[in-house]
Parts: sequence; C-alpha cells; structure tokens
Amino acid sequence: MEDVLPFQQALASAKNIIIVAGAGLSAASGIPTYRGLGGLWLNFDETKLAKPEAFKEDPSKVWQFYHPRRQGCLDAQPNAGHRALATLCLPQALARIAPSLDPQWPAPLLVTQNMDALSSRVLDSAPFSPADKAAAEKCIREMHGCIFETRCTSCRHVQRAYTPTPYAAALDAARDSGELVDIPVDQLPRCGGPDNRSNRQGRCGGLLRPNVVWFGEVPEHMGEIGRQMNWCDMLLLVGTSTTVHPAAGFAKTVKEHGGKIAVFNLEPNAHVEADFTFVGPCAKTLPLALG
Ligand code: BV8
Ligand code: ZN
Repeated sequence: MEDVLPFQQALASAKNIIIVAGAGLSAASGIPTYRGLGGLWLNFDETKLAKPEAFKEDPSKVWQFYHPRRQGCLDAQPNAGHRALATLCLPQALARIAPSLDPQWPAPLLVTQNMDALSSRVLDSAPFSPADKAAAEKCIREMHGCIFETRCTSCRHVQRAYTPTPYAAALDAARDSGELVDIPVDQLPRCGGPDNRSNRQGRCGGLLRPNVVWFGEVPEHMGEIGRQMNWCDMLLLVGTSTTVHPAAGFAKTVKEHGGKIAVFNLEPNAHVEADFTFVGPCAKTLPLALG
C-alpha cells in the first residue's frame, strides 16, 4: 500500500475535505457492487429497471428487484471502512487528523452513492456515543437515496425504517417462488398499508416506490454538494468506479480548483488524476490511511 505519510500530511493541511463513497465501501459487508466482478447490474439491466419509466410501466418487476436487495442491506453489517469514515467526521478525530479545517466548515461532507444506510447505521454501535452519532450524522448525504425509505407516488409521504419492505406479502411470495411474478398493482406496497383503502390511518393508500434516485432523476443534496465541491481541497474517492454522473464529475471539479484527490479502490482509477492511490480493500486501507 502507498506510503500514508504524504496523504496524512495533506489531510493535516486540508481546509475542506469531502468523501465520496460508492458500492466498494460496502463490499466487505457482503453487498454486491454494481460493476466489476459479481456486479449487481450484471444480472439486471440498469437501463431497464432503475428508472422512473420502468416503475411506471412495470412496478411489480421493479419492486421484485428492490425487495430482496432491501433485505440484503438489512442483513449487512457496517465494516471497518464505514467505521473509519465515521470516525473522520468526529470533532475529536478531526482535531488530530485535520487541524487546519476551515472553521466555517468544521467537518467533512460524507457523500455516499450507496443506498444501504451503512454509513449511518455504523453510528448505532461501539465505539460511537450518542453525541458522536449526532455529530457524524450531520456530515452524511445519501445522494442516491436510501433503500430503507419508501415514497408514496400519490401523497409523496416518505417513510424510513430499518425493516424489510413494508406491506410486502405478495413480494415475499414472489421471491419465495424464485420466479418473476406479475403482481397486481393493488398487492404492491401501498401508502399506510393493505388495510388502508378507507384512509383510516390517515394515509392515502397510494402506490409506494423505493425512495432511491433512479437514472434520469436528480440526486439528493446536489445544490449543497455542487457548491462545496468548488471549495474542496481534499477529495477522498472510496470504492467507486466514478462511472455514474454527477458523482463521476466531482474529481474533475476539485482538480480544476487545485484540490487533491485520494482514491481508495481495488484498482487504480483510470478516469481520475489521483494524488494518492491506496489499492486494496477499503475496509483495510481506510483505517490504515486515516490511522
Ligand atoms: C442525473 C440507485 C441530472 C438505484 C443509482 C453525463 C454523461 C453521461 C450520462 C449522464 C450524464 N449525466 C447524467 C447522466 C445519466 C446518468 C448516468 O450517469 N448514467 C451512467 C450509467 C452513464 N445519471 C443520472 O441519471 C443521475 N441523474 O444526472 O440527473 C442532474 C444532475 C445533477 C444536478 C441536476 C440534475 C442519477 C444517477 C443515480 C442512479 N442510481 N443507484 C439502484 O441502485 O438501484 S446508480 C448506482 O451506481 C449506485 O447508486 C452506485 O452507487 C452508483 C455508482 O456505482 P459505484 O458506487 O461506483 O459502484 P460500482 O460497482 O460501479 O463500482 C464499485 C467500485 O468499487 C469499483 O471501482 C471497484 O473496483 C471498487 N471496489 C469493489 N470492492 C472494493 C472496491 N474498492 C475498495 N474496496 C473494496 N472492497
Ligand atoms: Zn400516500
């Protein structure tokens, strides 16, 4: 692994740090990445499923793509890479690792493309205290949404819960059949649950969708992220192929403003002019580099 000292010296003089994480960060937690070996998309065609038109046309099929993934994310545990990044968001760690941070911007922005919420869920266990959790959570931006959230296509009510897909009896049956089933739309997850046709629980009964950002949809927090990228002088790209926009363009913006780039990946990233490249599983390289 590349010598960490020059990177740590650059961190120590950085004023505005941003971390952009991708599926490689959660690989050690058992969640398949999208591209590359065993990539998720290899079995599904992203242009056919992860987009609003696909949901409009065949919500049953799109829900059958997300339902098992939500369970997979629920079963996954955060890894040492999530812990190392969360620690970097803590004031006490920053005082030691990055003492030159701009006081207006006291902590890194942890921008994750991942929908598994593992960068938040890692804060629910040791060594993090409730105060640590409160501090670190302020840094996290789930730019591609969260698989534990559903959004009602009628009233837009968003619900987040670290549970399996809600109101999913028909999805469970389809999954257990091992076949792709044409589930009638009124048996798909509905706003307020199956017994809510009469709006008894104050929810409308509308069709729910996974509250993730599909292709062609605007990612979350893009205004803030876009602005902060202009001030960023140290960008950490962790476990991302930088093939999905707009995240794919962040490194170029930082470079254009004279910032430095550190890549944490299983292989060097040909798309990025990195100043530091740590090749290896980021569950190992992050704790070593952020020491
Ligand atoms: C938008 C949720 C406009 C759904 C996802 C410009 C040019 C070309 C195309 C476009 C463009 N602008 C927009 C587009 C269209 C499109 C796009 O980029 N298409 C691509 C395919 C070309 N983008 C959009 O539509 C986006 N919307 O641009 O709106 C806009 C923008 C800004 C402001 C206003 C308006 C919306 C994109 C969101 C799509 N949703 N996911 C779902 O997952 O079901 S994308 C999906 O890919 C995931 O979110 C994932 O995170 C993301 C990126 O993939 P990675 O995370 O990088 O994962 P990948 O598997 O690719 O790579 C893993 C990496 O980790 C590899 O490098 C591997 O080597 C490494 N690795 C593996 N194991 C480890 C490891 N590294 C370290 N340790 C390990 N153990
Ligand atoms: Zn509703």
